[in-house]
Amino acid sequence: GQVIRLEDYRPTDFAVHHVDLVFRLGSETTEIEARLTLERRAGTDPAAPLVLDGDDLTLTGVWLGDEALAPPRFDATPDRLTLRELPAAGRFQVTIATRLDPAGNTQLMGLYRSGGVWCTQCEAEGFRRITYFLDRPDVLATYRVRVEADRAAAPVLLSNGNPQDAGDLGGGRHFAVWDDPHPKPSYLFALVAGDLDVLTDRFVTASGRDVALAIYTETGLSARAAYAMDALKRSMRWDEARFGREYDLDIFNIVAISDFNMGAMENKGLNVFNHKYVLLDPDTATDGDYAGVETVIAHEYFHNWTGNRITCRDWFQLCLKEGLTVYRDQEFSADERSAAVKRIASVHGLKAQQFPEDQGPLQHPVRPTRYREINNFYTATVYEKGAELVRMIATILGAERFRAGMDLYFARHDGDAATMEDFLACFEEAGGIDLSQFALWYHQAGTPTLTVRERFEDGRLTLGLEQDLQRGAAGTGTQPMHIPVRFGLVSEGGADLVAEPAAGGAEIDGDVIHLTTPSAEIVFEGLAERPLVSVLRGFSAPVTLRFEQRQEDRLRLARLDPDAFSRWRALTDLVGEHLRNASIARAAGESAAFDARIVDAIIASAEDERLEPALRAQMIAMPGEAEIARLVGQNVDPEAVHEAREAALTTLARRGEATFARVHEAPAATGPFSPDAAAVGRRALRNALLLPLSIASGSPDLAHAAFAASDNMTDRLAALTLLAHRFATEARTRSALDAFFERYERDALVIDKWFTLQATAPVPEAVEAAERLIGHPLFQLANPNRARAVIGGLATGNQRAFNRADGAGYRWVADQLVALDRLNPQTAARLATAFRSWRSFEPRRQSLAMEALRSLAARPDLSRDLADIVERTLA
Ligand code: HT7
Ligand code: ZN
Repeated sequence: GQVIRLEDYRPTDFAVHHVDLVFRLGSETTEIEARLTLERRAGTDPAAPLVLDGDDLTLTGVWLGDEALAPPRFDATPDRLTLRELPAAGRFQVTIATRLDPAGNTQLMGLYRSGGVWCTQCEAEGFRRITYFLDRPDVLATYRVRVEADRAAAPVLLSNGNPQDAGDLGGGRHFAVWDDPHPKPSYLFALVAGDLDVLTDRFVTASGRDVALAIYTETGLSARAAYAMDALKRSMRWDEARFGREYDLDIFNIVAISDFNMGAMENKGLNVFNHKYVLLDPDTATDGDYAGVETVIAHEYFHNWTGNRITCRDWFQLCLKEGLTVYRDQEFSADERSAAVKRIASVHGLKAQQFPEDQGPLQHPVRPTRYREINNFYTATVYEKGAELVRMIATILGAERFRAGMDLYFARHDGDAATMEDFLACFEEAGGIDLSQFALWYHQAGTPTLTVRERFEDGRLTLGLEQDLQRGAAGTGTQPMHIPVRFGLVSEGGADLVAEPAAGGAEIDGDVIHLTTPSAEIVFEGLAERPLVSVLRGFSAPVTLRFEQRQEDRLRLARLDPDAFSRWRALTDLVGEHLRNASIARAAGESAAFDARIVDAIIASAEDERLEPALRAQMIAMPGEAEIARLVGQNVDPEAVHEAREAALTTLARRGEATFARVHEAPAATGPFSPDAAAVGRRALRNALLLPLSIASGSPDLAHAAFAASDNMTDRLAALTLLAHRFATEARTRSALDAFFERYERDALVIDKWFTLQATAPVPEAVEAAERLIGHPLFQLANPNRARAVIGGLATGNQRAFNRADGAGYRWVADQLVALDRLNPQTAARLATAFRSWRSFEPRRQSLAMEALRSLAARPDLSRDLADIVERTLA
């Protein structure tokens, strides 16, 4: 496949000023007319042809003004339309007619049907599957859209912007016209038509603009959009308060769709969502689902400024909108809930998703310089590491100067298709700082290692810091970067000490050390006692920390670091280290004892009343098997990892049983279900305790009781998952699974959970179970949520079964990918990233994974999406 390179960027020869679209939606085919108002850009070749992008299109006519054109004035293939002899100057209009089959579009890119609903997905390159266009983000135009359809099939007709006109066409047909006054790139175009219910509300902006809000759902489900609506209004208020950003249209629409490739899409004024991120009620959604809805609603809304008003010049700049918008949604969630709990969850996610990507064959810089398929660059590196880079800028500048930089960015680039360099320049200017070294974070792939050493003598503490970046698969540079290291010096009593650094060494600004050289030393003087050193507070930089700190200090920090995030980190690092060593020992036929002091620290945190329950739940959660494998790093034996984790859980469960029972039995909150942070935390803690308590008793009784007593999905699913994962062979577990299925048979989002919890059972036989699940009448490969539930459940949620010793997991997943690739390449490619850590396993598994990957790579009919992932994974 062809490689697209950043250095080849050049603006288009033509500008598109305005787009007039007519969609005639029919039950079989859809006819589209696109009238483009074009103009040659000054200084370009006056004879250059206009070359428009297409993807699998059927052309039915082309006009220049009113004149119908015939070849050789144009040349058309399904993937390209070339027009010649166009006016050398001034505006002119080209009209293009195409015919589509939305019902046959299983890729879910462009115009497709989901259930009975017509909907579009255009990012990144879906608009070219609707009509021929300069389908790239730096071509900004205003849009006017007319939609015609049967009123019975599609009483609701939506597009971007403000509604302008609507009416009857006779013969059971009607139309609506939408006008979007904000110039936008084609990837933000959207259309939805169907028989939908709606939940409405309104929002008055800070300057008094009255905005009509609407969330459209499948019929009968609009009541389940209430929390999403609440999250939307909170997001709108927050963006005004925190960033001074107001909404800019009279109407904001959201539509929930059941067949969707990703989470949601920020189309101007018409966000389209995977219904998973809209529809909730306590009976069908978990607390995790509520948090997900809040985050995604906020994220898409925040894109209105960071992505839509200021968009990307080219797709290499994806982090400009995605990293920044993730940073903004994380800050929103931190403000709405507990900041420490949110930060821990984000860092946990970063380490679980981004670190393996950055340390494996799919490694790429946050701002890549080449790609074959842009769909494959919507990654944890661009999104989550991209967000960390923005957070580091905020740390380096401080809150006030960071806000000034953001204000400048909004003021200077509103209406632009910008670059990452434009963004950084705003912070350089507003912050009065040179960020050229910092910019390396955007260009150099990989996770740097930060090594810390400490020495205490005569009231002097010396901290030695060293950074190291190894070249990985991306082959990018390894120069020293600007690493902001937030730190604290903690007294024996658990108070933050104030210590003055001696002159020289690295620059220190308040509680942040700025490491800009390969290594540096900082000396603190006049300390009455040896402090406990708490480094990388709040995970102030996305690095791997190596700090050979005394075990007693780490245990003490786990109990008394005044910084909650650092307490969690101290404890999880101790537990992680044990699990890593124990896994390596087991693989060699040995065993490693779980230091009782670490076990006691976990138990103590379960009942530490100074900590909010949500944080206690995070403290006692054992790292998952994939996380332990990452810590082991090479020659991983997943069975040894599983056994080491089980052994640690058993030790913890036995030693902590009495404490855990006491905490579990403490009266639960009374009153009706609430999704607020405090209630969520209480449920999280109780549910986290179910596991060790069930292990200690060796009995499923507690989980059955919890399942029977549950009055919400969070508790119900926690209990059922425990039963299915640990007591799978019991008849009572089967009955519980069947009862759950019967209760929710008609509820797709709950049935997804039912599929997932079976595909993720940590037993080798989960491969055969997954094979049975795809034969279930409710399994649908064409529905991405369902495909992800089973195939993704096994491939990314079940380390033990996916990496089964006989290779059956690899082969089964590869077979499913082939089938899925024919329907939906984007989703197949995403699931294929499950293979990214294959080289970290022991040699036998490596060769079995390689065989499965090679058999995939050898298929002649692979999509560009899947071939790109498979080939890079093998490289
Ligand atoms: N900007 C969106 C990314 C996206 C997408 C969404 C749905 C289907 C296909 C897609 N390709 C890219 C989502 C976001 O980051 O907000
Ligand atoms: Zn986004």
